[in-house]
Amino acid sequence: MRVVLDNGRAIKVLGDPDHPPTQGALCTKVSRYAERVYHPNRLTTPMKRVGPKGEGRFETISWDEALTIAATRLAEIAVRAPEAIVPYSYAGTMGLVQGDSIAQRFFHKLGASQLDRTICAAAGAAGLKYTYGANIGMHSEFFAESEVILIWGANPIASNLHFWTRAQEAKRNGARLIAIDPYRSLTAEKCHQHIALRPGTDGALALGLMHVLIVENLLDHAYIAAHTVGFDELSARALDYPPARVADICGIEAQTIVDLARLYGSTKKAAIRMNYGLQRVRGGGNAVRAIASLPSLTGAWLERAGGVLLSSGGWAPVDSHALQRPDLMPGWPAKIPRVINMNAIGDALLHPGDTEFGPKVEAVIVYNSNPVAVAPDSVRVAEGFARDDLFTIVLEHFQTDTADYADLLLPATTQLEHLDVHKSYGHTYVMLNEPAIAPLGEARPNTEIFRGIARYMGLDEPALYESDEAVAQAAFRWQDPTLDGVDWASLKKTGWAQLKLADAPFAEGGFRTPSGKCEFYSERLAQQGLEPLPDYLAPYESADGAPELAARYPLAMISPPARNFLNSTFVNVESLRSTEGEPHLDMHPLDARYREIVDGEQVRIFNDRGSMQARVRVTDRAREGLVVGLSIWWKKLAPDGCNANQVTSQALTDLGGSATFYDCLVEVEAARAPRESSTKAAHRGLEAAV
Ligand SMILES: Nc1nc2c(c(=O)[nH]1)N[C@H]1C(S)=C(S)[C@@H](COP(=O)(O)OP(=O)(O)OC[C@H]3O[C@@H](n4cnc5c(=O)[nH]c(N)nc54)[C@H](O)[C@@H]3O)O[C@H]1N2
Ligand SMILES: Nc1nc2c(c(=O)[nH]1)N[C@H]1C(S)=C(S)[C@@H](COP(=O)(O)OP(=O)(O)OC[C@H]3O[C@@H](n4cnc5c(=O)[nH]c(N)nc54)[C@H](O)[C@@H]3O)O[C@H]1N2
Ligand SMILES: [Mo]
Repeated sequence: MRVVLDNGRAIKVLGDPDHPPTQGALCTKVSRYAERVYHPNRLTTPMKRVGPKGEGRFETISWDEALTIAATRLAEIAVRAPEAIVPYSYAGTMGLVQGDSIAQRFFHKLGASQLDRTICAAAGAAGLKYTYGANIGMHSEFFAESEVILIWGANPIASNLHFWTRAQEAKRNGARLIAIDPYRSLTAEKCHQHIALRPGTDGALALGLMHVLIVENLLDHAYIAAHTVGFDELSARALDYPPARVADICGIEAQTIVDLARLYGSTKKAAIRMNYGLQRVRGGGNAVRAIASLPSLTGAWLERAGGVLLSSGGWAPVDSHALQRPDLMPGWPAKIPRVINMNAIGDALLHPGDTEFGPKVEAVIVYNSNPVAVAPDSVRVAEGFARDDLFTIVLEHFQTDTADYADLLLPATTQLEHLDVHKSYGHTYVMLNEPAIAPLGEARPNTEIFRGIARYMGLDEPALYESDEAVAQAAFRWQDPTLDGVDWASLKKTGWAQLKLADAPFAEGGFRTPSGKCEFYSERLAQQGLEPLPDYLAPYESADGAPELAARYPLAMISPPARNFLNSTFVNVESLRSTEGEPHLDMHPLDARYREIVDGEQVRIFNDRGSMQARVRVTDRAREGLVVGLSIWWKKLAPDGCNANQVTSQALTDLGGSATFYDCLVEVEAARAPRESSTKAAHRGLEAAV
């Protein structure tokens, strides 16, 4: 990214035309980054809360006062019960320095609870780990040469524009693009074919495809023999999933499965762009394992334009030990502080504490995240943050929904104001981010804020006081062959460096599993008492998974990202919010007609966890039985002060402990309607259930 300056002020951010993965293009949101940086509501001074929690009234204080309050309170808790202190952070910045370096070292040194950062990709990461050994896969560039591309649980026009450029290149060269998505997303409507399966049934579809590949012998036996483990066991499993059964599970035609398998199995340059949309359900980890197995059956890996890309993040030689210093934890490595899964933050904050859970949570430090808006089962999350006896520090650019509950609200710098280094999960480059402008007002980088709290607490651990530049230099293992010839000085000069990797990464095997092969059968899973072969698990909230619940709440709701927002970031940027308009709910015409709901009216979406309102769009973009509320709105910028996470659940995925945002049954009624309409809908029973 390049920043155009005028008198020390950033007036525009531009893509770098020399950077191959992006070719100088920025997505709509990031092209508005300068507007966000200088937004009149930017936080520029430390503040402390004066009104009740949640109301959002603050007064300005000095950094000295802020750090004194933070240090005094945290020190008092740390001597008694360090695990009562909980960090909460995720994707605000994914930079290796401002993400989790000094912050993690600080919490490790205190012996605070650890946070399992599972809100986004943990099921998929586990799926890849048990199949390929790491988050590794195809290069996004080579999708341009593919002949068939399955865009599976991904909406790249909204969420991965630079991949979409490659897919379009392929399309122009005659490739066939197939979207697999319950919703006709912006991307699905631009593909040659859209397979609108029921949400959470991807594992079954992948096993059905395998069934056809095996029965019709569309296999590369030499590749299977040389580079895979467990083919016989996997075959037996796949034979349980004939197309007719899979069609029934997925709610699609059996012929669609047969045709797709034949096309996939007879094309060598067949590539799959999987993305995290499909793993936000109970069986997400197994689904990723099943899909990741496909190119190893057909030998698609032999071509650089064949294979799978879910994440390429594991290719970068990041030294997370050096960055985060887990060895600073008391008891490391034998007995380390408790781990709290971030998806269950609602339950954790409301837990009274006991011998199993450990101490009641007394302090939360939130940075790079907006949990009151983004975490599932939001009613409980907000209730937790509202606890009067909870001490909450929030490091932020803006007064978000979460910030309203802070005791201390500390102004953080943006990407334009601080130093960082990055890896990517969508391409195979590492990047340097140098500050382009001075920090706004009294804003400080996350690292500096944590160094400050540590200093005021009198912690004498040199690792806590390293400079950002020293941390950035420690972020990569520079001797790694993928960084051949790249060092800190050269990275500073070029801004980015391509990792040296084979074009077709698994053409000759080289998986990072214990066997070095693609593990259809995972001994590591078996040893943990888990299912060693990929299987289909019905969503928790579905007619198969919970018939009684499905009778009361027959509609499956998903809430994937809106194009103009980045999770809950940018929602407060007026130009972007006005393009999104207001919270909407897309609903199939038959589901609407049954409920006497008309296009454009306000509806109430509800289940046992909560309810929210949205303006309905009656459209066949949503398959029957599915409703779609593009997200993630700031609650306080929505007319009713609620967002989609009012109804999502804290249940975790099969592998990795990920969130299950898209495993969520609801009912919908016209906001004007009397309550009996929900009873009527319930009588409809299982017909529309998913
Ligand atoms: N504009 C924009 N871009 C973003 C983000 C953003 O918020 N806004 N967020 C970023 C982040 S943090 C992430 S993790 C990625 C997320 O981006 P993606 O990985 O693309 O994931 P999602 O947007 O969650 O879902 C993608 C598609 O999966 C579909 N889907 C939902 N459930 C299922 C299912 O069960 N099966 C299948 N096959 N499809 C399903 C949804 O309808 C959606 O169209 O995007 C990143 N990029
Ligand atoms: N219903 C539903 N919920 C979802 C999802 C969904 O699809 N549907 N998607 C999930 C996914 S994939 C993800 S990744 C999570 C994302 O959830 P979060 O990780 O909470 O991401 P954001 O909502 O973008 O909030 C990040 C916050 O960090 C702040 N920030 C940015 N940079 C910095 C910095 O340098 N320092 C500090 N201190 N703050 C900074 C921003 O101002 C912003 O308020 O949401 C999840 N929640
Ligand atoms: Mo994410």
